[in-house]
Amino acid sequence: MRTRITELLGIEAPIVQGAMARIADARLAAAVSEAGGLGIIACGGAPLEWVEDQVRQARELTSKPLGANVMLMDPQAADVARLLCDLGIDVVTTGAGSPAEHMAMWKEAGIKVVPVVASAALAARMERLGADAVVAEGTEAGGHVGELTTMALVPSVCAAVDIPVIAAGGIADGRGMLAALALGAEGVQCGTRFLTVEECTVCDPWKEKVLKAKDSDTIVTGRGTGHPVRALKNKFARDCRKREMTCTNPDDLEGMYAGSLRRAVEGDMEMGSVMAGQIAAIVSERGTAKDVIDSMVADAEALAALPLPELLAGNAARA
Ligand code: TUI
Repeated sequence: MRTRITELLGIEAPIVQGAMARIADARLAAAVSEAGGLGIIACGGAPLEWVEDQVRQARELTSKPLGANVMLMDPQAADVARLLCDLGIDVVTTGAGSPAEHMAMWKEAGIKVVPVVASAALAARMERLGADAVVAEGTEAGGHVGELTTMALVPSVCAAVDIPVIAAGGIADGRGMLAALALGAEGVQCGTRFLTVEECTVCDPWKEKVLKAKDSDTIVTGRGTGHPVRALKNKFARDCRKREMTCTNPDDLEGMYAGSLRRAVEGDMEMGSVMAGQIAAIVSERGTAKDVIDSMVADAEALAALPLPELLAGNAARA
């Protein structure tokens, strides 16, 4: 499956692993890259020494292309941005803001820059600044989200830019991948689907919650406060929503969110922010990163090879 994304990033399958702050480390990223996708080390909220250590570890596990993500709301984002140049990372993705101030430095260092965007306007701005591709991430995604759905965002971003587009948000299998390609994307980014794989170091109760999730089991907190985050429903998320209805002081709300991802990573499934996307509903297997990539490519290719009447007959037979 060759696209401008596989060419640009030097990978075999057009599948990028979503950066999951405090979760996506060297082990997961290297496994995804080894399997032919692009693994991403999530630098959000991590000390600089951790970033350096993880990039070095991943380099020992794979010689294939490797990416890292800069979370732009992170107070030390500028330091991480510089460090990644020194470490010679192949690809940088960014999230939760505009990476405009770092773009020239990354381009000079020969890094492929792929900002995550939630609107066509930001995608066009990123292209003007020299981005190599963009990830168009719909609100189905887990973690920090925008307003638009993947179904509406992807074709609108594709119309706004000439650089290749990677679709994200709500994609976890070959069907979703093919649908994204039909919308004009040339690659996909998946986070939630990689949460449950063997090489993902997230705690087992989090994996179990994803495996058991139904389509209505995620909720967005913080819409209107500037920090909309999608996570699996639990006591923390319900408390947040209650407080958001009555609270008028944004600082109080900020205090409530602080440390919530760390609590979840440490295993608190009730009072932590257990981030996951809506597509958790169809994630029902663990497997390895390679299983995910191989099956997504094989299923998307098989589906695309079917004449439409056969595809429709298959849908009817499953109903
Ligand atoms: O960044 C993400 N997802 C994330 S970051 C994260 S870490 C975190 N930890 C604790 C609390 C909150 C977050 C968890 N999940 N996705 C990429 C993404 N970026 N989605 C949407 C956007 C986005 C939204 C608005 C990017 C830019 C933007 O506007 C910026 C502008 O200047 O217009």
